[in-house]
Amino acid sequence: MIKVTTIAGSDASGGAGLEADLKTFEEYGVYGMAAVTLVATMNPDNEWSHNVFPLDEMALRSQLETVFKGVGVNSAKSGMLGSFFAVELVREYITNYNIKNYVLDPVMVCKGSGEPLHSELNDALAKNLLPLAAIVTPNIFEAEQLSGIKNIDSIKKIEEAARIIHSKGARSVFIKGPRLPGASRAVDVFFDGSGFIQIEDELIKTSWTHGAGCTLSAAITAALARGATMPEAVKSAKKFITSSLKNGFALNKWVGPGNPCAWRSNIVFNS
Ligand code: PXL
Repeated sequence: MIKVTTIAGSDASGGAGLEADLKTFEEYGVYGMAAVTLVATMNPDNEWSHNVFPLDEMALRSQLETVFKGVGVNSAKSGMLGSFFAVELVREYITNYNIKNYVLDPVMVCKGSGEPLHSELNDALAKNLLPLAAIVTPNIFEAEQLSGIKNIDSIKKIEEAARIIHSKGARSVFIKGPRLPGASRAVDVFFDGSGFIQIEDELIKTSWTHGAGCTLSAAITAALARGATMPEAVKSAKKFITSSLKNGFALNKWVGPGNPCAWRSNIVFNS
């Protein structure tokens, strides 16, 4: 069995964070583990406002020992880290266990809360984790933070940002472009230092996108673990997220996730 892990927050609503990651790992047929960095909850009595409860450093280290030393993994991803010690622990374990397939989802903002996380923490993440990443998967906002380019509003600017982020150490960069103003197709840009590949699919017009970034980076992690090359992994993840978003649904009036098991929903029962 191929083993992978996520190092991420738990989303009590089940649509994002490590819950999205584990569901995605399952769909790719790999064995998923999770080291929890924090627990995010949403308040139904206050417009779904977010609360974050970080786990302490020993609790995270102890989980990383279980996962990396006790079991071993082929690939790992990180999601919402939420503290300087979590950034440092990810650096330590990815380095010490020589994890080549490390996927960095640089979660800097939680959709729905709208609050950018701490900017010094984002700097620590960039400095410590970009040089270890086989691939980093920013959205436009995160690409602006990581590259220093303001107001990314075109594919050309996405490509400039990708070059800068690549120069900071990530071996590949995948910038998610569907929120570009006026987009009519969902175009993402992949850059591995040699050339740009635009990966595009149908633009799914939906509000139910909760956990999309988590799902996409988890899909890349699982595909790499199964032996895909990086371009194969991102193309597979793009198909996976498109099918998931096409089949998204509301959890309540505030939020809705994609559906990571949608791609196999043609199961039929015969009596
Ligand atoms: O989608 C970003 C995200 C990542 N991780 C956790 C979250 C969220 C957004 O809600 O709760 C744990």
